[in-house]
Amino acid sequence: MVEINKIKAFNEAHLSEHNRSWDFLAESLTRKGVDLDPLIKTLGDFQIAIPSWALGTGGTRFGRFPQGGEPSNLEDKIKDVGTLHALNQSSGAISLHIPWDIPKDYNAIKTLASDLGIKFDAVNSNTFQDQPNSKHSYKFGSLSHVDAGIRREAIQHNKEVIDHGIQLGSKALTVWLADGSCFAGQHNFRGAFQRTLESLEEIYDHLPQDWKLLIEYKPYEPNFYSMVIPDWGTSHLLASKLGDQATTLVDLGHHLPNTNIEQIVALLMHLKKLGGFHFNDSKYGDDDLTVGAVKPYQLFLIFCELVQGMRETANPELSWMIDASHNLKDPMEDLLQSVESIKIAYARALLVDYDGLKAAQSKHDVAAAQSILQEAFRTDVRPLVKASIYKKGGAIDALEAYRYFDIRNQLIASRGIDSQSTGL
Ligand code: PSV
Ligand code: MN
Repeated sequence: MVEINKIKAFNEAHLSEHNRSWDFLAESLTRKGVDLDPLIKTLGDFQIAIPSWALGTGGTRFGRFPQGGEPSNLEDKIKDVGTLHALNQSSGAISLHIPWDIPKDYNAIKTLASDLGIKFDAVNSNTFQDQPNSKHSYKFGSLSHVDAGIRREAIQHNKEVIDHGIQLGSKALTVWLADGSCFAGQHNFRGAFQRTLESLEEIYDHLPQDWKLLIEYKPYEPNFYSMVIPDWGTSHLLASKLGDQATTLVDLGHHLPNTNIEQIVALLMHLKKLGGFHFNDSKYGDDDLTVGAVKPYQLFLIFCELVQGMRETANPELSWMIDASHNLKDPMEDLLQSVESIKIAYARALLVDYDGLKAAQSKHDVAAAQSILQEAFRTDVRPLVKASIYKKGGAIDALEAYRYFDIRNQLIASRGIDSQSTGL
């Protein structure tokens, strides 16, 4: 879709404007004593996986309005991630959802991905939908189900997902459970928790030693009275009982409004139990909005905890992924914007004077503590993020390049206006 030469030509046309803003920022950062080269490298190396299910148009139960040219098979999904990665040099991994993305030929898929510089991030199981050939139904739960036969099917599915991931070189399984209840009295809470734990124990035993099990939590939806894993405490409880390879995954949309997510991040890292992230933004719940679209300051505060946690704790390496659904925008455009927002938040968090912050905290200088954070947040780091992407061969402005190359129309021309993607 995008040849390197075309990106070079695009960049040449944008370089002088970029250089002007970069020189201004570089000069002011250098004056503050910031070492620019390691910063550019850290930002350039930072890769955020793209979920296979975010490449098609998302919908709600009220409707779906597809863009056309959606990837209808795994090969096309990988090619779309390859296009994003060619443009932003920051999306070098794809996260597969099984059974939507079962590879027919592992070697061919691996070759395609590696030719595009794409790795396989965590694999995701799906026990929230019934599949065409399944004997049982997950209507009333999966890993927590009262029926041992249905639990067995869900456990077996998760083991198969691990097996697919092993073939592709993934290193983690993400489990998100839709299990829960819609009405008071429907569930025995203790029983549901215990059965979930025991099911997860069997899945955990199937993990290769260098794998992680990432456990998501979500307060509501699709169940509206109780979820079996509603919050980080329950996820952490399960992960602690399972063992070192099990960790909690924070999906930004899986919190009730105003939850202090940055505090959750800090504590989980302190306990060496934060496994990964699903980025999105929200105003009300699991809204699946573009990262940074509504609460960029919250995202920055989360990154401040991540930066400190990565420097000061022994928390394991994290899996980074976008998890969003795009009802209105072209999914590829939305993903490019999300990745850019993540990098902007990360860049700002890397600029915080943490020694100064600690000194202010120990003196109870509340105003200084706030100013230190806001000094970094109010810095326009876009030229820094662009410089890190440009250095890796990406486009200075990925979204503009995507439009300039008319990629959506190229996709429609090659795949058709009716081509539909699997997913939500
Ligand atoms: C659930 O809302 C969720 O965030 C989980 O991450 C799933 O894996 C993903 O959506 C798509 O199924
Ligand atoms: Mn998620």
